[in-house]
Amino acid sequence: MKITVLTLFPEFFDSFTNTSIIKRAIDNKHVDFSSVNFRDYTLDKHNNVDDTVCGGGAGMLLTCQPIVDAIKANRQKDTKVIMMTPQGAPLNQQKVHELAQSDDVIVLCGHYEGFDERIRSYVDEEISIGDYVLTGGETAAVVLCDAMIRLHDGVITTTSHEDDSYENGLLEYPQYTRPIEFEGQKVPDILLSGHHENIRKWRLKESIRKTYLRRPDLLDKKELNKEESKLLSEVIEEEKMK
Ligand code: 4H7
Repeated sequence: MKITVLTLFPEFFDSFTNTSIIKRAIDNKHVDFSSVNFRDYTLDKHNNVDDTVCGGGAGMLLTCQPIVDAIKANRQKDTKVIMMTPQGAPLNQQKVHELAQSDDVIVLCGHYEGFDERIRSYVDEEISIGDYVLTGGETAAVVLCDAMIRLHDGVITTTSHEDDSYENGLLEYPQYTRPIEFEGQKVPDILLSGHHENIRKWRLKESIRKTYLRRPDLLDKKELNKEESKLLSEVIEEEKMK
């Protein structure tokens, strides 16, 4: 996968690309990442990329010319152009899977008060990482790129992503490591029993409990099988008793 971020602050991505799993993914050529300054494409004699808002009002907007020329110079036939904005479609794990299918993406990061509306006609997807406002699109772009890159084969070497929160529509079950007891808190006995079927069932139930308590909206969306429905009923009963 090739990712080109168009930004006024290409150095913003240095720590992202030079750290841990993402660094390894780039070194191992699972992903070809570059950040490009769209100011380099301005034809303005003062290198400006912004201008005042037509109709009046405070602040400045990013102008069409530098951004559209940067998109045209960095896109191929099958490139998906993604814009990070507070008005975009909410990002979730399903959307990450969809976007990570693309072999080539451009991620556009805004600043000031945002983009001239006409830039949107050069964009395939407008994405928001959540219902809050950021000073610039770079932090949102890092979130999207991280989520896409980690899905690529070979980037994460564990068995699969299947146990990740959101992959199966449930939050992750509680996990423990040594010591067996820490300041009076014990690892649940069942996890030390070596009984794989009981452990599988316990994890599924605790996944359902965490989702029921924290994100009941996810349970409403999920089709539960017979075993999951039974475990959910048990969880509801147990939580009533507490
Ligand atoms: C596009 C348009 C993404 C990008 C406007 C970006 C939140 C998200 C930005 C703006 C983002 C998200 C510029 C509007 C700064 C607000 C103070 C960059 N914010 N901004 N203004 N939720 N900001 O994904």
